[in-house]
Amino acid sequence: MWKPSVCTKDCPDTCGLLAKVEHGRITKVKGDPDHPFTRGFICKKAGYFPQHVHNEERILTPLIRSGPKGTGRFEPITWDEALDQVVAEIKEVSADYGPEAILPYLYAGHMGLIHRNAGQAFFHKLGASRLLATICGPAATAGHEATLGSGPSTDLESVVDSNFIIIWGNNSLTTNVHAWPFYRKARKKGAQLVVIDPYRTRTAKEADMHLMPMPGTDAALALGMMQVLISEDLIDRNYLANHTVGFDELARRTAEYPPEKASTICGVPANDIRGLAVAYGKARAPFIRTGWGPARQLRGAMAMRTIACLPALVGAFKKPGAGITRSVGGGPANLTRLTRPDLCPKGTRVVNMVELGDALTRLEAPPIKLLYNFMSNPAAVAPQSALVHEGLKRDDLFLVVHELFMTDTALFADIILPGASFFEMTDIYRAYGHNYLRLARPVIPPVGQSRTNLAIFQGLAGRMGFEEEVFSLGEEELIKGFLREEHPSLKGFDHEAFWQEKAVRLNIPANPYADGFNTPSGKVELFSQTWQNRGLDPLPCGQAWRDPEGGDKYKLELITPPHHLFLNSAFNEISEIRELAGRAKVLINPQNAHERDIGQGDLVRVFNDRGECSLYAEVTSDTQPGLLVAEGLHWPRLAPGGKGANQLTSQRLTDQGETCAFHCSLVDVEPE
Ligand SMILES: Nc1nc2c(c(=O)[nH]1)N[C@H]1C(S)=C(S)[C@@H](COP(=O)(O)OP(=O)(O)OC[C@H]3O[C@@H](n4cnc5c(=O)[nH]c(N)nc54)[C@H](O)[C@@H]3O)O[C@H]1N2
Ligand SMILES: Nc1nc2c(c(=O)[nH]1)N[C@H]1C(S)=C(S)[C@@H](COP(=O)(O)OP(=O)(O)OC[C@H]3O[C@@H](n4cnc5c(=O)[nH]c(N)nc54)[C@H](O)[C@@H]3O)O[C@H]1N2
Ligand SMILES: [Mo]
Repeated sequence: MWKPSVCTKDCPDTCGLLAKVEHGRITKVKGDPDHPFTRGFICKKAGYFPQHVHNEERILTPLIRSGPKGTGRFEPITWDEALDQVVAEIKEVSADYGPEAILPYLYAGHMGLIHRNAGQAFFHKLGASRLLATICGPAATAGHEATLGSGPSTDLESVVDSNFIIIWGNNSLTTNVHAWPFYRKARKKGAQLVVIDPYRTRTAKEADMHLMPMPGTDAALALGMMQVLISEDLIDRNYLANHTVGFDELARRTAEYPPEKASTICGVPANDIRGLAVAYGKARAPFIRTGWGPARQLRGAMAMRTIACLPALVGAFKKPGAGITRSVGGGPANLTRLTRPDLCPKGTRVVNMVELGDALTRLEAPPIKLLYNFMSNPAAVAPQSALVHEGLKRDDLFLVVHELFMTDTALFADIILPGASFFEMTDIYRAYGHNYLRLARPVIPPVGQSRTNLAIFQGLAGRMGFEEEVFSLGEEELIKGFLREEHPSLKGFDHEAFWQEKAVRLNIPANPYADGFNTPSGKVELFSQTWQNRGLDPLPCGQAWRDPEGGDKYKLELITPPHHLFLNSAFNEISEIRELAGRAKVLINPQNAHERDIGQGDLVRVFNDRGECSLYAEVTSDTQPGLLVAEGLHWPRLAPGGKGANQLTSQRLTDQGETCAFHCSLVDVEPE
């Protein structure tokens, strides 16, 4: 029997799935042809979901540590024993150090609104330190918002009417593959596709034109384009006069970045910058899809803000098929009945998840004594792994991990609670790549003794004696509550179809910029008073910022973008996928390889002051001189030396959004 479901991985596409269930097991997963955006096909990874759910290495009972930390020796215990012990530890740590010595650590292993947010009320009520969950998108969001205001951006689906598409720092064929048919449709009608990415990604290989800036230099590139648009009079003066603020100031700033100057910063030949600008300026319907790559830089918000100025210059927001897409989606967002922020004591300490390494090794008053980890694998995904691992290894840290698999993080645990997979729970899914909302009910019962996040937190809350309503609400009850909300995106919402598990369109306009901008001025802010008030440069600035650690010692830039077959660190649990993915590699340009006597396939050591890891060299001109690329994330424990690429990344935060600059590390490399 085929049952409907939703892929709940952290990917813009949030696919409609169909799962074949035979004798209580999922035997096959395919795309749901009725999903209006994902339209019946799935990525390579999702085809392996049966092996994810029924995996021989899936954790099926609660476990307690029975050997030294990190050695992976555990013994099964009962749920009652496990939950009693967790509660005893919580009480002891709270009594001895105060509840702020407890830190929840979670991110996006599961994207459903209920189970992703199921722990918030519990930790608020405890008075635990709060986690600032900024590891991924906030720099990109902050940059777009400074120029265009908050809210959704141009619907990706409208790209079908574009005749000139720029995919800027997004590896769509790997990370947003369901957008591809929409790009293809536009191209069939003659649209040109340009990719801007420091290395030749799968997506870049399919483009009509590929520009390869060095990481962290997009603002210079965009300013160079704007200088050409303005000097060649390819701008929409009428649009600028009516819908933007600060054009004159911007024009003066762009004068500092003629293509020759921009080229010295970003490395893209001046003629290519000029050519791109002219094509963009002359296009009938120019469309930009920004990824998160340009924002994973120390001045990542500035990069995004600068790119976001381009559409206004050419009046794109009034042209059908034109615009700019970052995240779309949104919708009924009031989760407070579930998350209960009111239960959190005022002034409770906030810890940025990017700085976990510091938090576990340096934070005082009080130190973190209990880390409660779920839906995240920080030993693999958080930056500066050496510090993270040092912290996780502390004998005086009690580590609880809810997981489905023995991740690098789970290896350090004191107690492991077996988590249910998304096929085993009811939840509601928004997306950040399309505007459809969908429900999914369990396809099979929980495997082994695994439990959902909500069930686990309700079990803990009951033992703590917490009596608020939230600690006993069921999933469907909560979902009904969300949908009762008066929210513009729910206007005309087809409730009946929703409860039949169909993807239902939210009332979000395809062009959210048609009637103005959610900025303080209501216009596109080429000059941002808000940024000036924060002490930032109010205008786009093209200065490049590099990793400052290690001075001039390290000559090569390193980026660590998504792997085609993993999702962050997820899918490493599937042996077939591990085999397909092969060894953990680093792409290195022939010139840099030659200088260092590195041959094809050699095991090499990539290093900087923060750490080192061993990778296999792929010598290729798919990357440019000066740039190493390590697509990830392989589970460190399966890599040579047990170390992953996040050994090399830093905890430094972006200019706005307090996000991790994952693609901003200086390193060097040598043969092992
Ligand atoms: N297969 C797969 N899919 C995924 C994921 C995965 O790990 N694997 N991760 C998911 C998640 S959590 C997210 S947030 C999204 C991310 O999706 P993307 O936006 O595609 O990923 P990013 O890491 O942000 O990097 C995008 C591209 O930016 C490039 N890049 C790096 N630095 C710069 C720069 O300074 N300027 C420019 N112009 N480009 C730069 C990288 O080379 C990369 O090709 O994908 C989601 N989908
Ligand atoms: N070097 C480098 N590092 C990066 C990035 C990069 O580009 N380069 N990308 C970053 C980005 S964009 C992001 S979003 C973060 C992502 O960081 P994470 O959200 O930590 O990503 P995952 O590696 O997918 O880990 C999620 C874990 O949750 C578990 N899980 C899945 N479902 C459930 C559930 O229902 N309950 C529980 N309890 N657990 C569940 C999975 O088994 C998995 O181990 O990583 C970041 N790290
Ligand atoms: Mo992400």
